[in-house]
Amino acid sequence: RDAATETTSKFSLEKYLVDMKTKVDEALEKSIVSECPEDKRFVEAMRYSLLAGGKRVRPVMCIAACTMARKRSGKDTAPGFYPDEETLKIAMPTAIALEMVHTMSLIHDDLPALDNDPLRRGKPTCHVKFGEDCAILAGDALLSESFAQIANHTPQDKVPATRIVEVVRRLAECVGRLGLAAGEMMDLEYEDKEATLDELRWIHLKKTAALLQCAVCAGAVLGGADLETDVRKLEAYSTNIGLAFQVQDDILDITASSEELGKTAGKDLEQDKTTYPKLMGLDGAKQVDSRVCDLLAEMQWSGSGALAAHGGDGPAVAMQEPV
Ligand code: GRG
Repeated sequence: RDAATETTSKFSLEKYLVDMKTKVDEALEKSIVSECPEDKRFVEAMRYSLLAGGKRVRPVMCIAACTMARKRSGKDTAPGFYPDEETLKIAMPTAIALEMVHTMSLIHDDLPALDNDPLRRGKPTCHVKFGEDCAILAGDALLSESFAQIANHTPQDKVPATRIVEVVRRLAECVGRLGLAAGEMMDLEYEDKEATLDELRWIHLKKTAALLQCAVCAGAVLGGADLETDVRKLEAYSTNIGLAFQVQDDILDITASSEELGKTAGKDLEQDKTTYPKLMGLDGAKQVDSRVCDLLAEMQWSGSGALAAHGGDGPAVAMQEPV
């Protein structure tokens, strides 16, 4: 524990996030390029949304989980929490795919038929800038491009094909009938009626937690983690991260300024879709958020025999049901 505590105390999460985001941004920049004059506007629309400055939370979580699994088995020998070059090569195609799926979901979420938002990250949304037809197709193309990224670029001499298929399976499941699309559909259905806490939790699980869970678990799968033990534990861990993430996002929608949010801020609780702040009030939502965060901290540092970045008694994940 002493060695692990010492390493973590020197570790700056803030710097790590910036460093990893930089790597992801570089890879995203190269991931989609125009191939002929005819596709120029279309590709521009995809690149506009993909490179518009998101936090890259999902790609970084994927890289971190892959790094953790590979360090545990001694395959990644870089010091501390940082990935070596081989880990980056293994995780990056999936990291990029995750950001493409996330971007697709934001483009479609902003459309007039759904949330009808004019601004995203402080800039005009894709349909405002390029037209609704182009935005719909740009989202569709990003979705299929994401699977092509994984299939074409994951190094097959380093990751068994069965594991690549497992990553594709997880991504496919978290987008469609059991994931993002289902969560968004249910979210829309509750625009005019109030959801119960259970229904709201279901919506959050599908529309937000599923992709975050996929990011962590896909990274671990690529890194060689045991599918029946470690990946199961990570499923519970990352689902809780996803739930806390959505509650925090809804709190920020009310408390942050327009400038901080890059979109219309100060949502009216009465007119908003059902959210934790709307159902439980702002303080109630903050309590839920901090309860999940406490649980995450407990899970992170508890128990042995779980995934540990440095072996021994380092950061670990204990089996726990999502809140
Ligand atoms: C078309 C198959 C298909 C699916 C799309 C529209 C849709 C279905 C889903 C929308 C889901 C959605 C917008 C969920 C919100 C998730 C969320 C908390 C987004 C904010 O994520 P951040 O904070 O954003 O990571 P940045 O801007 O940093 O990338």
